[in-house]
Amino acid sequence: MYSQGLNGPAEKNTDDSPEQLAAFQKRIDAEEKIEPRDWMPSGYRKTLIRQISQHAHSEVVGQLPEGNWVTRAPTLKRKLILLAKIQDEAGHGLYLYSAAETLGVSREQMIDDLLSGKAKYSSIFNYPTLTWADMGAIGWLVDGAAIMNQVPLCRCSYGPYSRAMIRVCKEESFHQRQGYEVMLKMANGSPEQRRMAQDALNRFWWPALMMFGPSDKDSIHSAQSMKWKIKRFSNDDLRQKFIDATVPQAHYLGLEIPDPELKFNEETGHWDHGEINWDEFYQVIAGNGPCNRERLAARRRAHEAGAWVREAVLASQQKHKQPREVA
Ligand code: FAQ
Repeated sequence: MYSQGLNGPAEKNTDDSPEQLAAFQKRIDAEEKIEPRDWMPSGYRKTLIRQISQHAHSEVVGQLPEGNWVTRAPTLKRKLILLAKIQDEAGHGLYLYSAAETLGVSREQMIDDLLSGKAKYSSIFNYPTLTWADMGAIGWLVDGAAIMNQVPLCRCSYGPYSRAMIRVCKEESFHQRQGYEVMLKMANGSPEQRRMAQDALNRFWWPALMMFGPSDKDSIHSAQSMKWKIKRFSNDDLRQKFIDATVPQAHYLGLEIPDPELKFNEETGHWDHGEINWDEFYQVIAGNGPCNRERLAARRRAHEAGAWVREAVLASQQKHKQPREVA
């Protein structure tokens, strides 16, 4: 859908001259959108391919923790909602792969990079979903964090990515609400349901904070990405916005955030929080989280199982390219 404006492969720039770079920065500073066939620095193209493809992989791998509960949803209505949400995630992956393709990378290359373990996807999807309350915690916290990060991406300087994000954010907003509603039901349910809700919050709180990426001092890409207006806020700023928005929601549920150092700071007007376990974060993104191997194995199995569909589509395309026999 986003590839329609491309008549040929996107131009690759290896020798960006200072004049070209200055003219490009001027367009960015003037808040112009950069479109697929416009000139862009090779680093800008590379950064976008990295970020958009990682984002697409996250949406696709992100279906797995929730897929685990489709067959065990407590009611038919909950099952329908969960299925619809998971289908949305697949759709987000498709828009994002299409947006990345406008930069000249092929879908096959991106998928190969995911399946070989070379490409990253969000750390959060390497944690297990142990109870039904985890479906609530994912919607509330994971989609909540995703929205906080993605609303500014609607103003990203790259046109196809920013336009894809507008629709994605609308759907994520429904996801967040349905997750919070599950938590509300559980938190006001039986003592056992309430215990499950608290346990889900305990397990997902810190990994949700890690979704925003390393602290600003360790974020290697932030400065340049902000200069290019790909990112509009730093990792720490978005994390703080998320904490400030979510703590009152937890209070409303009557649940406790698992951070003994969490304290409202009257001077700054923000919630101060405890130290994030960055060792855990780096272990997870290096492939050593609780479910990394399981997630990649599931994606590889799905890819192999879908081989016949890809072959059939290609064979059909081939057939229709050949001139028709006159009867
Ligand atoms: N997990 O220099 P920075 C969702 C990597 S969608 C894994 O700060 P950057 C929807 C980073 O790639 C969730 N790796 O990087 C849903 C880089 O490594 P590299 C996905 C991470 O790009 C809900 C290195 O660390 N959202 O949840 C993570 O400027 C429910 C240094 O980091 C997006 O992808 C991480 N958490 O900032 C689906 C949003 N954080 O590439 C299903 C778009 C950092 O050099 C169910 N992405 N790394 O090897 C972004 O906004 C940015 O890429 C950040 C990272 C903010 C994630």
